[in-house]
Amino acid sequence: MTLSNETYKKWQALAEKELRGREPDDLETDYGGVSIRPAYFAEDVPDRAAEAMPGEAPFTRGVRATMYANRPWTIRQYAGFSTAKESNRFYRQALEKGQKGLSVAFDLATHRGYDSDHERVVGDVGKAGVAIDSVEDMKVLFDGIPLDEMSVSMTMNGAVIPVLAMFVVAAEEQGVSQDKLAGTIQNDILKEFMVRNTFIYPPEPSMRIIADIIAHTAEFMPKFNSISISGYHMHEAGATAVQELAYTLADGMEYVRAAQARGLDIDAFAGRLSFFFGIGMNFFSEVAKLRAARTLWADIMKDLGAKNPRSMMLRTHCQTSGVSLTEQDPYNNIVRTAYEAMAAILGGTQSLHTNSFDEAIALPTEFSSRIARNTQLILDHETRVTDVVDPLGGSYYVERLTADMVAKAGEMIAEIEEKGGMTKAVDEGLPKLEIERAAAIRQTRVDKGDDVIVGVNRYRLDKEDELDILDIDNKKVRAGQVEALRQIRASRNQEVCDKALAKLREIAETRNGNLLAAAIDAARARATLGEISDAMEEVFGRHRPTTKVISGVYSEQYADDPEYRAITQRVAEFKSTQSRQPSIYIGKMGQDGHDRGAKVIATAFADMGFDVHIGELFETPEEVAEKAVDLKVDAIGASSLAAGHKTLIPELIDLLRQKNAAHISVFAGGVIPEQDYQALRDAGVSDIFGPGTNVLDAANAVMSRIEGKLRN
Ligand code: DCA
Repeated sequence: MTLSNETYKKWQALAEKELRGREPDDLETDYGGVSIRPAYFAEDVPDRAAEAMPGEAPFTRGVRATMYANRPWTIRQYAGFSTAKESNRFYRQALEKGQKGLSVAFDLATHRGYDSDHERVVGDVGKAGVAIDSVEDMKVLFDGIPLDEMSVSMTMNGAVIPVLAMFVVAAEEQGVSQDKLAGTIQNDILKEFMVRNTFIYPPEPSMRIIADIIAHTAEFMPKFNSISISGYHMHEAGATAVQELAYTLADGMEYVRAAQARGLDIDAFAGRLSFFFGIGMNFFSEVAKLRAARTLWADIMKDLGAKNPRSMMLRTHCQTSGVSLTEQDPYNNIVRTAYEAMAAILGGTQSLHTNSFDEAIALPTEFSSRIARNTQLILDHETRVTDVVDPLGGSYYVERLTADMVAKAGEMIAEIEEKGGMTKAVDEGLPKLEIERAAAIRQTRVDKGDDVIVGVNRYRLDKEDELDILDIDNKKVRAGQVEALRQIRASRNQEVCDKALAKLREIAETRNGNLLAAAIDAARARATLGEISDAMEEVFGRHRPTTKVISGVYSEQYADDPEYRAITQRVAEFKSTQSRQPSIYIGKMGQDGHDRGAKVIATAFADMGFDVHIGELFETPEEVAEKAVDLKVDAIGASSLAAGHKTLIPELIDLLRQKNAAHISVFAGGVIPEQDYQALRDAGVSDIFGPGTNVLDAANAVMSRIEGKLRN
């Protein structure tokens, strides 16, 4: 929105002189639909901003009157390592060294409701988080950590019922009753359908689970935040700031309505709704995003009937951006994370996770975790940014940007509402495609060098240093979990356990009772995570997502690019000599649902002329091999972002050999540490494309391999 105020015109005249003939408009830029001028003045500040008071609705300047001047944000590092014991050791050490709250990362098997001995999770156990199969694991996880004093956040969405139930029981057996538990459960399923993909059940029963959790916590766990409505994963999937704002708040509206539809009074639960945003490198945009989020939410909640100002308060956790981290020259990530953390603080977050610099490559080590934690401690204790409430309040630029974001995101929310709300929009898949489009555009900008990433598309090192990385032996972790499961099943009272599971199934079927309350009984009876999850799955079914791919972004953005023209010509020549397109199957194996990279590759390759088949999420190596053979593809692109690559990709190659399909070239992409490259090559992988790979380079490499195979 360009304002035509007097001061701006005056500035334009000065700028024109300075630019010697160039227009000052050339300096304007666009932040995903919000246009940014190169200069702002007092007239740009909206009236509402001048009157805003921290600690008062609409909370633009912060949810507390005193903010960090009285109490700093919570340093809450998200972590979970393979086993409960290992994670517990890590948590205790971190708390000793200045961390203030816990945030548990679960492994992918747990997220998807599978016990560690399930056949579909062979490559996933203990990867990207802690494996939790039972109350016993949960007790080990919090051993020596008093749950009546420590606030614990758990990132769980799919298997939210068994995990929260086991947490309650573990606390109970520590002598802490539910009403004393402080913390947060993520419990935000809509964004899972949109971007993160760790759902289990279809949307309708998933929404019912959320309403049950909100109802239970409102009554029995008054200090516990029932949900963490998350834009973070949209941000990471490539959403613009405005999309992240609009979709997250629109999701929040759906949860409020789901709880209201269950007969709950809005003021009885809204004070315990919380949020979660991603903070990337666009510094002021991220500050304004948090300010805009609070402003919008206060108005939304008033419209939905809230009377208590606490219900209008958007309290949030933030995490620095994972996708902004680079595999190349990785110490740069420390600098990136520090700027992002500063943006989160100047934006007024309540709680913060700072990424470790090696997270683009592997799980953080103790060293990288220390630096990440210290980034926050330095901000808190040394920079003095905590002395004054909302220090950017009144900045011409930040106030204008906040107001523009409120307006843009507000428009987007209104559109979603007009079309029937976010659940419907998610069902139809539109927000997902919009985010994928934004991600593809961003990728083309990086590939073309329009957006500079230091150490990746500019100022690249001639030789990268090797980093020490943490490697998890997931075979060992799995064997330990499988044995513990055997013991728990052998030692429990089977009759009591069966009864509790039958009751849970009945409630799922009849709606006569609360799912979480019933699961707490089942967890007490030592039912496992998989069993509790299965009991509900028998009634609700398992959600099978359909995969759609957008098209046209690459051909549009690269219209005049000679390198792009060269690769499309190469593909076209192949087509004319072979009378068919080169074909590729993009597969995602295991329980890793991060599909941004896979989608970007699928979109780009399709635009270049490849015949692209994109597999379903969560396939086994056997399923991918079978489909690749049936489809007679030339190549498979296996995308892995959750460390399953060392197990799943070699298995896939073996299976192809067994099926006499060794001619199908296998490429690996995603978060794969350089240390693993040789092992993958030895297993038969043709090439590996890590983060920061130029998509055109990847396409050329795939073509060379396919053409080479045809010649031989
Ligand atoms: N003056 C007085 N009291 C204050 C002040 C202040 N300046 N700042 C905070 N407090 C109080 C709060 O009132 C709060 O108590 P309450 O919950 O009874 O209102 C308490 O201190 C804790 O502070 P809060 O700002 O709520 O911070 P957290 O407990 O860390 O909660 C929140 C942050 C975002 C609400 C929560 O949902 C969370 O921790 N999310 C994390 C999600 C996560 O880790 N995700 C991982 C990906």
